Amino acid sequence: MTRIFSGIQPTGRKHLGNYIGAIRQYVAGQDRGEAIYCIVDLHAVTVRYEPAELRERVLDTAAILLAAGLDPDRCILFRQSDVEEHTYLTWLLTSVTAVGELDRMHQFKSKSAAQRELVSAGLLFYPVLMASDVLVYRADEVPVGEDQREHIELMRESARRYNARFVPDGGPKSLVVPEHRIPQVGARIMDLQEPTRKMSTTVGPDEGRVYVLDEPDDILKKFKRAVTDSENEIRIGPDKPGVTNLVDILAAARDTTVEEALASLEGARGYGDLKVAVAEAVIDMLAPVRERYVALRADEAALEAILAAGAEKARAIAQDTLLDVRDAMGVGPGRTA
Ligand code: AQP
Repeated sequence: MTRIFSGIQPTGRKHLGNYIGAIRQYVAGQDRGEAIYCIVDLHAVTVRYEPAELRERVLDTAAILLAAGLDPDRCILFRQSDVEEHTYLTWLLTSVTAVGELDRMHQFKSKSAAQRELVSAGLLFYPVLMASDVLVYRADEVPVGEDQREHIELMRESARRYNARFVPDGGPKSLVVPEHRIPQVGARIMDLQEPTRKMSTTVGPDEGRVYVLDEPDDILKKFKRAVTDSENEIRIGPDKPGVTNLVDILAAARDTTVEEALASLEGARGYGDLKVAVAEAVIDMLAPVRERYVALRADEAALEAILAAGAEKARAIAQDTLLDVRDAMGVGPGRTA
């Protein structure tokens, strides 16, 4: 059976890009294979953060994922820091990772430039931890948005190098080289105010991003103010980033192709109609998630119990991989069972 793994940051306020690019794929993954999802609180400490808030944001994120349709009986959902094998494998994989590769990462460059006080070593090592998150489960597929391409390439390279160096003849101690799975529509949702840049948690003002938990009125307002161009002609292409983004979102929200979304707009009278159509489709998609979220978030004990049960299942898989890797690398007493 295909094993699927993905991690998501505990920022709590997930946006439409996260929802379409990742969360919706997580839900679909439960029907396609063995799905393992983790809330990556250890990644969150690589930039400045508030300790008192981090635990809360993990629970917010867990509640959003469950509200979106993750079912603890059909997937493994857990908090990264509860499974220590991730960090142990990170250290072992640093031995097959070049500093130059980490230093060149697009995300490292942009996030380190945004740090005013301290550029942490954790920010540089972030992709090694991400590689370990996936490789420790020997996952076959990683559903994430287009922006994660570089990180996925690095984890594939880490697995290949580990295999070549420590398990040259192949065999059960090898690591799986995972595949990147990006959605067919909506792999890169753009900012509504600056449609040449991806919708992002940390860059730009709130007007440019729609949150999963936004009220319908706010969603409508944000789409009405979305930046388009002066033509009023509904057509997609690189010269029309704003309109292209809106049509993409419409297709993703209605779960159709871009061509079908365009065809449905044939009678539309310009951008005003387009904006309202997109807003309505997004409101319809997100309303049930927002409604379920409220009840789920209120029961913290239940959320913690789900995460703890998920961590136990995840640990059983991760421990087995780590014992193999330690053994192959000559670390520790050698595997006996
Ligand atoms: N604009 C996007 N379009 C499609 N997919 C996207 N993702 C992020 N932005 C877009 C995908 O969402 C998943 C979860 O990301 P995350 O929560 O782990 O990362 P994040 O860093 O909090 O989210 P952002 O918005 O990407 O934050 P910034 O821009 O501040 O770094 C990932 O699978 C990602 O591909």
